[in-house]
Amino acid sequence: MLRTFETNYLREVTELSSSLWEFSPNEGKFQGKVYPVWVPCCWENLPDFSAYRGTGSFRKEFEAEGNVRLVFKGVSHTATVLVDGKEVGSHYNAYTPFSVMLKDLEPGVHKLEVIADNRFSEKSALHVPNDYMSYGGISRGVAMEELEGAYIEYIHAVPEKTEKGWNVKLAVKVVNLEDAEKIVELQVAIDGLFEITKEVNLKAGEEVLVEEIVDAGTPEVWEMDHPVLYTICAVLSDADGAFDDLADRIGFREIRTTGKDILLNGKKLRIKGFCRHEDHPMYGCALPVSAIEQDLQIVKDLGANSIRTSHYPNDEIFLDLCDEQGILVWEENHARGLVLEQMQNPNFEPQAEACIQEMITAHINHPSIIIWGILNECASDTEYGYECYKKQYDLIKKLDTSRPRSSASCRFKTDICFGLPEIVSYNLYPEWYHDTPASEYVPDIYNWVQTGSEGAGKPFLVTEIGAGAIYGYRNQNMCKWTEEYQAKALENQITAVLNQEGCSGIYIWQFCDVRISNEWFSNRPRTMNNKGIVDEYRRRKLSYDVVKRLYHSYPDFR
Ligand code: ADA
Repeated sequence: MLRTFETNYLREVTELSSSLWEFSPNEGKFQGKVYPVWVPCCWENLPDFSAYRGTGSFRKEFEAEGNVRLVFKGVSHTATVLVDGKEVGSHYNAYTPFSVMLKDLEPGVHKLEVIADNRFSEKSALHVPNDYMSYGGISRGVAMEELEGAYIEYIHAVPEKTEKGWNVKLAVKVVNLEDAEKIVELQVAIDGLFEITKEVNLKAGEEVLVEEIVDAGTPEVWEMDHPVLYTICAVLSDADGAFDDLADRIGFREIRTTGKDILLNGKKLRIKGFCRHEDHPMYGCALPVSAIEQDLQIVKDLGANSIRTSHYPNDEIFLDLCDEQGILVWEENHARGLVLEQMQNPNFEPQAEACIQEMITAHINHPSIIIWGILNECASDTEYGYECYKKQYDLIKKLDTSRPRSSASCRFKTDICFGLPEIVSYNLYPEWYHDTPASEYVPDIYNWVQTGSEGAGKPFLVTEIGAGAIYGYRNQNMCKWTEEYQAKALENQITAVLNQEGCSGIYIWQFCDVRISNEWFSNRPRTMNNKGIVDEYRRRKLSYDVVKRLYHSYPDFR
């Protein structure tokens, strides 16, 4: 399953994931051994490969002919794609989708091989030893599409509030696969709201972006407690009739900032959220829908209204579920704690900017996404860092003007980038990494922003705050790592943040305990980040009931 709804009725699409493939490591003592695996799959979940850093081949046969497009929602972390033994594509970064076009494929059965590589090296500026795990494998869905002479690559449909209702800013990308000019008819519609038809002249091999602002009348608004979704369909036709189609979903909601407030449909939002890694002891980062859904049920039980996809774009199925359930999302490009030297890796900027381009191109229609984030805790206190942040914020603005931008900083009173985004965000750990009471530390940082930075007068978010606890470690002495200590620290932290005047909300670090890279941080007990309010098996710690009580006691709007 790649989405929670049908995206094509005309186009022939075959899911290649949700099935058995063959896996073989390409190095190490099991090199060449063949294992049956169910894809999506992280090899770390195979008994012999729990700490395997290397390359591995995933093989599958498929039957097709003509113009065939292979769609990969995520391969961790670098993919090389071969068909019938010939390299046909590659991609860096586990967390964004990519596709490979095979033109005029001979009829018959073909051999697909995906080589995944999870090694660390200078070539990889974003996947580095870190406080989360870079897994190896085909971690998200794979599909095979059999296309005609032209196809619809994407529909971007961004709702805009107007005096009398709503418009939709449309951008539909149409691709001509033939070596001859093609005239096609493009029809785009949302049942009951609008329908437009345009003739599109496609030169040989040309890609065309068909743009239009259409009046969508007065649709039902997407709200957290009433997340109404509309299906938008695009159809390509020629003299012989309709031959390609694509459907997506949108929600009519407005997110904007004014003064120190974040307004969702004109109301002052209070974010009560969690930072969540895509991580599970049974699946690695390849969580099935059932596991994602279980996490969302827990998030809602806790009274939370938002999830921050720390620290990378998430599987689109997660976003589909958030769209359907009215859960707000801060989605960010892939980066965690890269110091200046790491940002100066020549691969850093192109890889970070490619991640933004791919993230927004793929996810722009999701109403649940309310904030685009970048560069978690990178070197935003340096001139070079400032240039990188500016380029990436500018790129987001070029791709999508409908959402505010931000970045989670840990550069406390030295950050020089707060003049760039719409929202100022901080990761703070009073009562964990230092013993300053949260009730003193949060106002101190907030006041510095208002008096000592270019972030003055902007919305202010705490994008990380929390403490560690080892599940099952109970001790009335309440020393650090006990569940009792974490519960007390979170009580103080959440109260300090949500009572802070001018603060628009909080993301607790973090939802669940997660695996970290063995190579990173020896002083993480269990080689895990243990700051979850549930452990990796989603078993509740004492802090669960504290967070639940507090989150339910603060309304979603200020
Ligand atoms: C940072 C970082 C998180 C995590 C956290 C921690 O804020 O953004 O990914 O590493 O610290 O647990 O210390």
